[in-house]
Amino acid sequence: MPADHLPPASSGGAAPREAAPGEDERLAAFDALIAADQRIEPTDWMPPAYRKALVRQMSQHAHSEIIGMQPEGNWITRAPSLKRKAILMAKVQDEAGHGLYLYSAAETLGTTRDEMLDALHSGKAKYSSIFNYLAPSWADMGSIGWLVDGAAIANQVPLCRASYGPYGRAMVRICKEESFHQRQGFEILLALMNGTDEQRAMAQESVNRWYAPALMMFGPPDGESPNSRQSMAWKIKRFSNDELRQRFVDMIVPQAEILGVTFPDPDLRWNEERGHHDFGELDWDEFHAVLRGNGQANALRLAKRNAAHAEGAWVREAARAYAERTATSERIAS
Ligand code: FAQ
Repeated sequence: MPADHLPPASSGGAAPREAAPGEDERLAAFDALIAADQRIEPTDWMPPAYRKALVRQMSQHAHSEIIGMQPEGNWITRAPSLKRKAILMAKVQDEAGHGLYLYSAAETLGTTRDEMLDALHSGKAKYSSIFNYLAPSWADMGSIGWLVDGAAIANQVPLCRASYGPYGRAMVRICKEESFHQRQGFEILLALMNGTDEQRAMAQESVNRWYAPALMMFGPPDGESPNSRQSMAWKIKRFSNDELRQRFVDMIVPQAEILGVTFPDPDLRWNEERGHHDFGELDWDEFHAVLRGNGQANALRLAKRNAAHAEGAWVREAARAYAERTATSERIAS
């Protein structure tokens, strides 16, 4: 029977039923929640494009945390003292935890951890450009903490207010930990800058290498950022890439003065009129080359990640077997 010949829902004497909300009504309810700065939760209806945008950003973010363990993890055995080793181990473990919160939060959107990891391991998924740079000196542990975690905080504090509940809530704890990470990086550099000429030179050389890549972590300039507008309209992102980059530069310049290091940018100066620091154009060709897989360490990072996953297969199998056995004994007991 054609749809327009169907009897009305209230026919047959039954009490009239409320019609299930149509697409327009659900979209209006979603828009109203966003407009009122309310959170969207996993069981709420959401536009498929919103879900897709979140899976994209959250899974990339999770991958960044996990791949980001490598440059510092590589220094744990070579840390210059027991204290430094203990701090570095704790930091790298924190990053693993951040990855796990974010994968769990992304799973609430209906994507599986295996799907996300497959995309990472096959090289299809993106992760932050910054982790495709090598960290050849101990001072790099300072620069990563100060500049990389510092940029991560500048980017992530506004994400604590992201419209998607599980993402925003995961970010609160992550930001608290990142703040400790940034201080420990700053303190490593401070110790080096208070050391010998050789140590000061090591710190400065490291800062020279990490400054521009850290600024690129905020993503392409606003005019070339295809996702920003919609993401800001949905209140996933609260500020644009350039706004956050500017905020970060304004934050690190006085910190660099305390450390006694300089940044490798001849155009970096205070602009009284704007009330911000001006800074030079970044090398966006380098950024895109890194995203295409041609950075210093893309191949190395992916190979290590794949090897670690393969070596961990027995742990996953054991955990699965244990879960099955526990479930069976619970069934027998009940
Ligand atoms: N690297 O349209 P937009 C950390 C891609 S965590 C690689 O502007 P959007 C902690 C972007 O995905 C660091 N790709 O994109 C730590 C898009 O490609 P798609 C990670 C980048 O999403 C410290 C395309 O370019 N943090 O460091 C990058 O609006 C130490 C066009 O860009 C997060 O992920 C990049 N830098 O804005 C861990 C924070 N930038 O997906 C260990 C959450 C852009 O269309 C040790 N993410 N792309 O194919 C965000 O806030 C945003 O996703 C942005 C990019 C700001 C990264």
